[in-house]
Amino acid sequence: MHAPDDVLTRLRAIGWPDDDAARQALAAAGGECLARVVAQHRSGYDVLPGPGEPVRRVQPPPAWTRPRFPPEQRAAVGDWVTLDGGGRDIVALLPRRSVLKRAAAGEHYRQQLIAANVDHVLVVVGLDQDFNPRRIERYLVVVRASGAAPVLVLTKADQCPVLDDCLALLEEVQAGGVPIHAVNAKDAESLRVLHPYLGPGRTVVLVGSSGAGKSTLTNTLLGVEKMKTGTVREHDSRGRHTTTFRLLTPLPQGGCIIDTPGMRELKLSGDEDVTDSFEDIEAIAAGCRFRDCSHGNEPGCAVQEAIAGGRLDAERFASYAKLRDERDAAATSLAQRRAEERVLSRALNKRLKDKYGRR
Ligand SMILES: Nc1nc2c(ncn2[C@@H]2O[C@H](COP(=O)(O)OP(=O)(O)OP(=O)(O)O)[C@@H](O)[C@H]2O)c(=O)[nH]1
Ligand SMILES: [Mg+2]
Ligand SMILES: [Zn+2]
Repeated sequence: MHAPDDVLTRLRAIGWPDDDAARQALAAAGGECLARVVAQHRSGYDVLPGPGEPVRRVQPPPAWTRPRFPPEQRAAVGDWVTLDGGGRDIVALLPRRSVLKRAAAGEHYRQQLIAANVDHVLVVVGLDQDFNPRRIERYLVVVRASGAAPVLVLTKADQCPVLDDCLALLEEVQAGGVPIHAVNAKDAESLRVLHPYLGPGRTVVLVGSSGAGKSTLTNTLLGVEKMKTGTVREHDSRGRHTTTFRLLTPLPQGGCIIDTPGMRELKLSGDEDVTDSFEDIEAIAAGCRFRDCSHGNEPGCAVQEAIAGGRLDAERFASYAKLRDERDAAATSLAQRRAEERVLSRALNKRLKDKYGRR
């Protein structure tokens, strides 16, 4: 048996937060059977009971494997779970402090979890042809809905002759309160600026396109080449999708880092609030004649005036409008899916009641 303090130190080293909610959850669960999800495979989950301990392959509760089980209620990388006495099966998922998700690619609306219980989401963007302010805006909208704080990490600063120009294009992002760090992901010294986001009780996840340098950055922070990295194509800086699954790794200084495969597409899940990331446009829109102005062809539209007057970048507005429409469409699909789930769970409850009587 570990003494409770021991348990806490052990758990903090793998990112367990030390706040009231966490203390209550720990008291309720008992530290012995808590573990953190490190990776998810077809044949089960890899979990870590504590730092330096071997990773264990465990099985999910049977309910999670039902096809209709809502994906967001299954464990994701970064989740805390309780294990049964033998330590072989997951019994339950602990409440999350944050969860980063997107709509999965494909025809039918489905949410896909990227990581849970992270404090900061590091949006990793290469200062090569990967650099694209519009895509950065999209990432920030999705990250802001997670409950974790966004941080923009611009890699390959060592190879970028136009750093100041790139930073100038991110003026609104910076004004919106997102920290921006330009680094060389291969150089530990250069990554010191990221240390404030790391340490016991903390977790970061790296997201971005393939080839942006997520695994390079992970290796440099770790001090060992744990993750495989791959070169990018010369003509368009695209990576080769070297990382193929999400993986949580504890850091020597405490806390954890989650490396993820490069994303081809980041679709909004419908839970976002796009205006959060476009406060500059919201401020201008306060001057529109109509409260519900869509900033299209309405008379007295302050946003259109600002674009015409050169005070607002037309491309930034176009990006805002596109994300707003995409969010609204996703929110409609999400509401529909939730309604279907309610009908299904009512039907299931009725069947159980018919079979077993009043429960
Ligand atoms: N010079 C320089 N090269 C970098 C930097 N960051 C990454 N690279 C190079 O960029 C290439 C891609 O890096 P990876 O770390 O594999 O990229 P990734 O984001 O993990 O890519 P996926 O796993 O495919 O999603 C490698 O050749 C790295 O050496 C940097 O800051 N400076
Ligand atoms: Mg990688
Ligand atoms: Zn308007």
